[in-house]
Amino acid sequence: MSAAQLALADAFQEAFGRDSAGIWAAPGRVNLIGEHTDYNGGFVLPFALPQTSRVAAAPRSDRIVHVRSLLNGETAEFSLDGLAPGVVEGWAAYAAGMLWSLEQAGHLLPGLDLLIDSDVPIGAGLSSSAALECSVGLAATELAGVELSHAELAQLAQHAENDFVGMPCGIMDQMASIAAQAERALLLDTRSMAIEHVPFTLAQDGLALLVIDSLAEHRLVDGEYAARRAQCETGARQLGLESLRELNDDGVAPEDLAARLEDPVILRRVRHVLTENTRVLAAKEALSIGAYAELGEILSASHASQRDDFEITVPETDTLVETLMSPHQDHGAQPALGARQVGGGFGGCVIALIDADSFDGLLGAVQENARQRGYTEPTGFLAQPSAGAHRLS
Ligand code: GAF
Repeated sequence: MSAAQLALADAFQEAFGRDSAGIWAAPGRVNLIGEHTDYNGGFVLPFALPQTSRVAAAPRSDRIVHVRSLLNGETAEFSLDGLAPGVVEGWAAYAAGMLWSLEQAGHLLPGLDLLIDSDVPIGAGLSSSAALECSVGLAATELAGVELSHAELAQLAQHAENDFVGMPCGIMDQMASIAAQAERALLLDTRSMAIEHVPFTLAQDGLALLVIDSLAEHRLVDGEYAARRAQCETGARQLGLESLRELNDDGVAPEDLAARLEDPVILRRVRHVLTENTRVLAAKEALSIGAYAELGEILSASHASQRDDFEITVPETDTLVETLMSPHQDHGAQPALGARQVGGGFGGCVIALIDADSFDGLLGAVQENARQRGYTEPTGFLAQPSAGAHRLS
């Protein structure tokens, strides 16, 4: 056991007065590309981070669940009997919702003592909530002797988030957290649930993927995400389609949408989804052949589409992208090859494909720029494509 695992096992012993039966981990994710395509039956290309949610767990002989967080010291207690949306709220709803979703699907669980720790940045668009759901889901299924495929567990975690927490997310974050592999990006077709692990090792080409947290406010449970989803559904209905993905199947050109959609807002939303799906597949091809200049351009085009057509960026993330794409000789940094906001939108993180040697310089430049504009100073790290959810001990 690593020192961190030993510390979590010790903390479990202290909190519950007995040993945990094991420790499970599920990672946060970065979405390389494919934003707001997952609930439209489209394509996404995320990868998992080394930052994880970890849960030490042990079954109980009753149907009571204690879930304690090392992050805030709070404990939620509830019974699996009578568990329903609204019974548990706040951070613990993600854990409770996962257990509720498993039981709804007919998987009988024992009561559980759960101790949670996490180093996935919260509210940054890096899927701290999916990581929590998936780590709890993996622990609970293993302790109950329930065997589920990656897709089944991800879908139950999505059900928890949709119907227990009340966030109408797609399937990307949960699938990335469960099914990702180290040094690979995960191409997911969210309609068929087919996956492909795409080699993603930038270091050998002297490149890196920079993740910058704008620290701008980012809240998905407010109405904007749901509003975008509803607008996409309206667009599909007006076009007579089951999902906007069919536009890609039919090879519809973005220029031809205007003749078919009267409402300019719906037109912009639909155009983003159509062009973003095309960009995901192009990005996957570019990545596969090491065409990094092209990959960078595709990432930047995704940002422009999120800004102009989907309207989910904020001044802080737009400024970050502009700064990352500009020369900074004074900081000894090359401009990024491409940059975009990631996740649900309205703040959170920006990623940039960069020359590995430019990390310090680019981070310094965006921090200086943020200070000058009176924005919160962003933080940054280099992303390492990592393994999906697994048992640690
Ligand atoms: C959030 C959601 F949870 C995902 O399902 C996805 O829609 C994403 O926003 C936008 O691409 O992370």
